Amino acid sequence: MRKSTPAIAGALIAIAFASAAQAQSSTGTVKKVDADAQKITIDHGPIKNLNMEGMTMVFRVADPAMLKQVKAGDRIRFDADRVNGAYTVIKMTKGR
Ligand SMILES: [Cu+2]
Repeated sequence: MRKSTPAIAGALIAIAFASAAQAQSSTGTVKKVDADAQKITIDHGPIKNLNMEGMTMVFRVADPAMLKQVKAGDRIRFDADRVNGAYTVIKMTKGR
């Protein structure tokens, strides 16, 4: 039995929320929306909190409903972070 596991999971969740709160708004252009896989491909500018330069890459989304608001070609602002090791869009709004 590993009784400490829930406590560790709780601590990791707290860290995830703390870093999400520091996320900077990034900009990008939607390249592809995959609603079935709950993924979105974004040609994005620099993402400070992830130490990323501009590139095109696939993100997961925190809420599948976000994918219904956008389509390929849309300009977006978004916050991204690592959630359980996967790059995830936390917040997204249409427009520059
Ligand atoms: Cu990237």
